[in-house]
Amino acid sequence: MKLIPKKVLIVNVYFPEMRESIKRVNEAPNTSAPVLLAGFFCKQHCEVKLYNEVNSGAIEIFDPDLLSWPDMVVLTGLTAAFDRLLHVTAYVRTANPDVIVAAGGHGVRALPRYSKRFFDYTCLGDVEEIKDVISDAFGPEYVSKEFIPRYDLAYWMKTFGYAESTRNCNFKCAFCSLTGVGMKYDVQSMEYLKTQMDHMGKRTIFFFQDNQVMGSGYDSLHERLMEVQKRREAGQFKYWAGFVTDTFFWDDKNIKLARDTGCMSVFVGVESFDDSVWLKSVNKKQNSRNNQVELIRRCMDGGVLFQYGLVFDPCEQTLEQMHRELDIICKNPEIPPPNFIFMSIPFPGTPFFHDRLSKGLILPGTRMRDLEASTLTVKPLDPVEDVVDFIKNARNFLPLAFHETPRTASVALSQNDERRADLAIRADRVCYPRAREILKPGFNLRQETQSNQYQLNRPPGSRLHATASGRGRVS
Ligand code: B12
Ligand code: SF4
Repeated sequence: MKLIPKKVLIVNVYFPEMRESIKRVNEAPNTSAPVLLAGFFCKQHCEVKLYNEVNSGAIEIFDPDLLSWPDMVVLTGLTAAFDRLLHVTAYVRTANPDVIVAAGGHGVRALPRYSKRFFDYTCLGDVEEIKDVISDAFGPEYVSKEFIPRYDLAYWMKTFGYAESTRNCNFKCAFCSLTGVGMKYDVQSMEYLKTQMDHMGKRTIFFFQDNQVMGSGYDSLHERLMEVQKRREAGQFKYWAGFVTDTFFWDDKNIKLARDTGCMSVFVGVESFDDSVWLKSVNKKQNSRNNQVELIRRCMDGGVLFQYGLVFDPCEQTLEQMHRELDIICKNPEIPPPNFIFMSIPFPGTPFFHDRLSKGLILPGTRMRDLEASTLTVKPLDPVEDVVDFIKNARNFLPLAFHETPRTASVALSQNDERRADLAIRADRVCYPRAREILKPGFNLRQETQSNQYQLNRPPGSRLHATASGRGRVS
């Protein structure tokens, strides 16, 4: 019997914190769930399209015709995008009352019972659950016999190739939505990882889309990094990057392994340099076991860029404390500027949420869409206006002492690693004056007009050699 072809639209919904329908065309990291979900639909019987609102903006504004196209819509999105799940569902149902809507991901996991009112399929499991949905809605013939992640449809992935190699997290920080959901930390099979790598093709940077890449220990990390290394040697990837926790730096062996396999940078949730009491209160004790500055030094000296975020909790920390934290960063030449400064979020279901709720500290009128870390959602110790002012300014926080990137650049240059030096300088667009001071004679910086970033220029006549490890070498 000939099967009727089905049209499937998979949307990563998104609610930008500035509450405007903008396109964040260069956002990184970025979602990979749509690519994996698409991989379970039989290519022969299903035409699949992906739409990512992070890059492409609100679908009803930028591609309204798409709303009436599908037979099935699969939605995924962050907790703060919960409203968008509802909006898009309403739009597609208005355009086509027969459309089937399946939704999953962080938003749905945050409100599992409430979600059931709105979607035909409320999925609380991982991406594989979509197989049951396809089977139930269309029939088992529409499920792909083989899992083929659809990187070919992921128009937002260019330089980066995102893949998940573990799921959830083995820590239980009180403010983290993963703690609220409570699913087990799980290292995925090598087969699953390899399938994703096989289908993503050539990428400059392979990105471990894990909450922390460490896995169940050194052996697990080693196995996965050796796969990356093998593919680097074959020319598929140049570098890799990913998320780690402080525990990663406890053993220099991990840093060395990372460096030797082409790690470009790791992203760490530092949260605070100063407040070990708060870290303990939110069950993030792993971040106060060692001196975090010492860990940064190890990472940078090991040749890996250190990127991190801070979290402030305005109902436990005063503005004075927050400023002190920023002062620590500005005054210490070994601490790089943070990539993000966030306010703690009362994600439903977390110990943090229940604590703040029982103390009456969640601000009235807080909506799901406010749970994006740039909106004040808890009652602060200081006046609300002052804290809001701080949040606004913190978004543009430019540390007064830009020591870190020149330092990395300097270390990199002393190791003849021009690429890493270049990267270090590009990582911080405001470090130019200091970078210039430490550069070797003959090197200079050129400003890229578009991005306002600086790029390292080689001395005239020098040549860039590729080494076996993929690093650059100037002579
Ligand atoms: C890429 C990313 C982003 C991107 C894009 C996210 C997006 N989806 O639009 C950007 C940079 C925009 C972003 C922003 C933020 N993020 Co973010 N982000 C990530 C990151 C690094 C990767 C997400 C990912 O693709 N993972 C891999 C995919 C495969 O997994 P997944 O999406 O989690 O989906 C799994 C399940 O949920 C399920 N699933 C998902 N969808 C569906 C659908 C169906 C139908 C089914 C069956 C299953 C299913 O299957 C997957 C497992 O196989 C994660 C950390 C992580 N490692 O996951 C943090 C993470 C999701 N972000 C987080 C946070 C806190 C934020 C911010 C609030 C600020 C911050 N502190 O970073 C902002 C919010 C901004 C806003 N306005 O909403 C938290 C959780 C947030 C939440 N609960 O909403 C995470 C988990 C990081 C952490 N450990 O704290 N983020
Ligand atoms: S270490 Fe990170 S991902 Fe893990 S529970 Fe803590 S905040 Fe969440």
